[in-house]
Amino acid sequence: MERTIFKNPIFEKKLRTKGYVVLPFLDDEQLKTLQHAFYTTKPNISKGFHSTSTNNNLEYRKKVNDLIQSIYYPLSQQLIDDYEPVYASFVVKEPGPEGNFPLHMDWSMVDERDAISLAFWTPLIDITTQNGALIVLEESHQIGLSFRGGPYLFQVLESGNLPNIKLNTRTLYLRAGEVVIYDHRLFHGSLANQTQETRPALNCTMKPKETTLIHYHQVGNEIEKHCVDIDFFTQYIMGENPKNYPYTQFSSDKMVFLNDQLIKELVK
Ligand SMILES: O=C(O)CCC(=O)C(=O)O
Repeated sequence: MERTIFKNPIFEKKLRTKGYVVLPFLDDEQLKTLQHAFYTTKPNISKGFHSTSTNNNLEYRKKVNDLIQSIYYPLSQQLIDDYEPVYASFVVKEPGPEGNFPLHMDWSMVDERDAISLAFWTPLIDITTQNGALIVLEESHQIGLSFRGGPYLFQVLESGNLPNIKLNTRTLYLRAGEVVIYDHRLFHGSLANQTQETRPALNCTMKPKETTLIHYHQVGNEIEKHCVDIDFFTQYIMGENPKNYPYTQFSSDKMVFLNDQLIKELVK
């Protein structure tokens, strides 16, 4: 029997069918705390997309992670049964054309044959048509078993074929403090920020308490499935092989690599 995720059956159905749910989430005080934390520690980067998860200042990364989790964990418990936070970061879109983030799936965090991990994405300012809205490809979480991970962002699909269907994109205009909770298998991306103002948001990863945390790492045609611990993602340096963690290997020979062209073919 499928494990229930949401306490509310309407949200459960929406997550299962569309791949995401949008909800009010932070109260004013929580929003202010996170805005203050962001603006007082913002790294000196003025172009493109950046995330605390790839910041090599591990102390900063952990501070951001701990603060976001301290707010998101109790709030998530009101909505969801027995999920725990894995890591959390600010995801930031600076003004300019460089910040366009094409459709992609987030890294696998659990073995998706057994479980589903979730992202909680919240903007810290209101989202408009101009400032880097998140776009989701509805229902794309159902396209088939895929493996995603490092060294950078690789994504492969097991069956070797994309399904012969076209899916709808939806652009999400969230207010500051709202959340979109999406299945990590859902394709999503975001538009460039065409304003003069930085667009801060945050992303908090959650997984079922009862499942093992994993990280896939690609080495040539092999994919290594590493069993990692809860500290891994706040310490991982992009591109490194997590070889200190136990792993098993399998071949990616019969899989299709999800390049931009193939992903475009999924869109209506
Ligand atoms: O914040 C954004 O604009 C995109 C974030 C994203 O796609 C992600 O965190 O995976």
